[in-house]
Amino acid sequence: MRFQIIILTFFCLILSSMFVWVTNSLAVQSQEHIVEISALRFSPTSLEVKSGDVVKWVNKDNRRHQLMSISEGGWRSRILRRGDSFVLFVGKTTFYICALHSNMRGEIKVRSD
Ligand SMILES: [Cu+2]
Repeated sequence: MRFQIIILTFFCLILSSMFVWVTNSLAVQSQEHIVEISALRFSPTSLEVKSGDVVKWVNKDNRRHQLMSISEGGWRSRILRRGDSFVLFVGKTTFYICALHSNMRGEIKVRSD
């Protein structure tokens, strides 16, 4: 009986340390990047990130804008008013424009390392 309790305690210790290791490694990997929208421009126009990073666009312009990918597997944001933001997990290099002002263009470059 005493032996079984020792084995069980040991097993629980291993399980909990594995859990801590997994949550720590997940927390470190993803980084958030900000792209500001103002004066009909994206800043930065070209942004380099790692796969799995998060990009957040923030509309600081007085106009409304709508982000739209022009790369394969495209996506589109809702219409963003001043103060609104749009968040995206990035998996691959993407070119995007504003669906309301097609001369506004930007790029998210995903580097592999
Ligand atoms: Cu726009």
